[in-house]
Amino acid sequence: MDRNRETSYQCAKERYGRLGIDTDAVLKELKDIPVSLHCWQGDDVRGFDSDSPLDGGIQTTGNYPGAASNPGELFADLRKVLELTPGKKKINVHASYAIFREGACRNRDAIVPEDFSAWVDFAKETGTGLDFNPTFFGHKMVKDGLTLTSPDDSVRGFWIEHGKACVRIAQYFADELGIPCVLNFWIGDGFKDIPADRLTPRLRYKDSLERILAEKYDPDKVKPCVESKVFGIGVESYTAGSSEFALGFAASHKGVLPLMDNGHYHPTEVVSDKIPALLAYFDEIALHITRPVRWDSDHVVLFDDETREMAKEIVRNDALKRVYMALDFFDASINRIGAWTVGFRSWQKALLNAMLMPHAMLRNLQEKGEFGKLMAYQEEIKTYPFGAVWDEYLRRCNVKTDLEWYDDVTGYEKDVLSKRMGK
Ligand code: RNT
Ligand code: ZN
Repeated sequence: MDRNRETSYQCAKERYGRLGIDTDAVLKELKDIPVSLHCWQGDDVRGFDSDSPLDGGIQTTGNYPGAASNPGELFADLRKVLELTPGKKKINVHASYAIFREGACRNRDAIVPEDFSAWVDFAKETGTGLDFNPTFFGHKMVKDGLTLTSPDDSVRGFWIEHGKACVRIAQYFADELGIPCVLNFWIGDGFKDIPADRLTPRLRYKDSLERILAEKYDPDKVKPCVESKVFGIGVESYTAGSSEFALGFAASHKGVLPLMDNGHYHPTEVVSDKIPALLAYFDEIALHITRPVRWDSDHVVLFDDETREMAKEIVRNDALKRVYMALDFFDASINRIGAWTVGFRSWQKALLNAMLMPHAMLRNLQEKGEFGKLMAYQEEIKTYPFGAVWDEYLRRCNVKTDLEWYDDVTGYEKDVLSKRMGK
């Protein structure tokens, strides 16, 4: 079995070598590219700090048993996912996942770094970095679906304080770990039906973000992003943080990055095409990698065409250090550890696939106008022995291959998840 695998890899290496690709160098590079693993797949975006239902226009569907319902369970589940996935990780934490010490329950406008020290311990133990997100949803201070755009000053003020608290926590993460922390602002603010004023809420959003980012932080360590969106459930007619809003804000505020979530556009728009457009203007950008099925459904990421295309745009434009990559999906209808693992492994496959392509040669065909040959080559490369290189990558990362890893998920479900009560 292992001999076969070794032979397959050697054949693949030779074949890719003829395209000018050094597979050993690729595998070495791939395992050091950080990808952010979102903590919220483990508990259907519930968090630990509030019993309010999920709102903000996002929704999880399904009720597969075994969701994590406390920090200990979520950490255990995350550890399992880390074990089943190759590559370097950061953990993406939402503010709603504060872990208060005995007796110290703080509201979102008053959270402090200490409320996240357990996450720092977890990151240190597992050798991961941390990214952070203020949580502008699932809380009783969301009024009429609005937070940073609210006409009610006490509501807007509360959420501005939350944002500032999150800037301080992001700085704490970066200081503790010595790894920059991506701090993503996303709000679900918007209207179900036709608004009478589309501008005022956006001006309030702009002002709120400016107030939040007036909080002191080191721009080399904290990377604030604004994530746009086109619509949400119950917020179909208007979203304050639209694409143009987020891009305009990032373009006009030094150090702020635009964040594109590939579930947040009209169905025939593709983020793969938007990546190089933004790279023409921004030093750094950020992504939420997800899989929208007919709407922003946040299905588990697969190794599908658009996922591959997104990875290609990052790799062939030499932008691996300019694009902060994070996963963002939540499926509650299947085993959550399996969902997390498939999604992470899929993005790793997409990166590997992109790194195994002879981009300079293909680009040259395009430049010379040899479009027929370009099409033929692109199609032929699709059947190169990618799987053998992927298997070798997993072996080098000490991670189980293809059909083996799911046995661990099944075992974990039997031994751990099935014994969880309630949720
Ligand atoms: C919602 C956005 C946002 C959230 C997370 C939980 O549509 O994609 O990024 O999914 O913050
Ligand atoms: Zn997102």
